[in-house]
Amino acid sequence: MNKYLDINPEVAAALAAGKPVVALESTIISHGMPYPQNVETALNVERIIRENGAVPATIAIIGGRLKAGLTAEEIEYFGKKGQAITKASRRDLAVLCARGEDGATTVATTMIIAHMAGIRIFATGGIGGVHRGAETTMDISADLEELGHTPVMVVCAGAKSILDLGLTLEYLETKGVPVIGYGTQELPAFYTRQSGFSVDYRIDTPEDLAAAFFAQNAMGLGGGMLVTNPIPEEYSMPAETINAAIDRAIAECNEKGIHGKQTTPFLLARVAELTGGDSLASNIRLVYNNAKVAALTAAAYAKL
Ligand code: PSU
Ligand code: MN
Repeated sequence: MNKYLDINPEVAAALAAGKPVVALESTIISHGMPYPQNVETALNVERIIRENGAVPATIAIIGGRLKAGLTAEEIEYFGKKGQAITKASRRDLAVLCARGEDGATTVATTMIIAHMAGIRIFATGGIGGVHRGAETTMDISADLEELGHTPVMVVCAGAKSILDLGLTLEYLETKGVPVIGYGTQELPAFYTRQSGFSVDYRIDTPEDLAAAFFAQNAMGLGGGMLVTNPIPEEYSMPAETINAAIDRAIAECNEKGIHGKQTTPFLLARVAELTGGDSLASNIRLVYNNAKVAALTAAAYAKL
């Protein structure tokens, strides 16, 4: 086994017994939400996964160790340290591990570590993608490359329109990543159920999600699968409110000259501030919704 990887005993036992396990990321804790809601949400997500028949494995880098499965104390530590923890995407893993440092895993690194541990299904809020203006900045999240080659299913609520959703779909098509709408033919846009863009396939049940991903793995295609699960109607936000906040946050980001790995955390935090906490409440609800679908899908996959 990988000498940098630690699989928590409960997760290791579940994997050895062929029981369902769901991976969770840690950047959403440290950089995606404020303390203490981040810790509360992370612990609730773990509970929801258990209630739906799977074992949760929150993934992070602690003291240079790749961790699949955190304790409640470790989740609290990540939540409290927040943005002071290094946001770790693929290019950060080697140096952080060699130096024995901590890192919060993005979608890309959570997929990598989940795959190392043998976990196939991962639940989160939103993925990184092609940023608006990427035709000049070339700011394209490493999450998309990872979806192109690491065989993990990512259950999310679509992507926020801080990104260029059309270009994000084009990129995923080029990389051969199936984009599935869970119960919908329209790509959800995180806070809203509609985006105006169509997904590749609509799938309506966890069993059918599991069957599609099983086929992809069984034929050795490699690569991930993106499941986009719309935010429940009662928690979705008015499109005008959220789009106005996003446009303003992007303008401020450009004025301040923020770029690189700071862009996404800046935009997420600024949108939350501008919408006075409403967006945080929606964000928390959609993560719970994704955790449930991922757990049911992992349970269905374990039967195949
Ligand atoms: N989008 C969200 N919430 C998040 C993120 C993105 O709606 O928490 C985080 C995830 O960890 C994602 C990362 O993998 O930001 C992408 O960062 P970047 O755009 O720098 O690749
Ligand atoms: Mn980027």
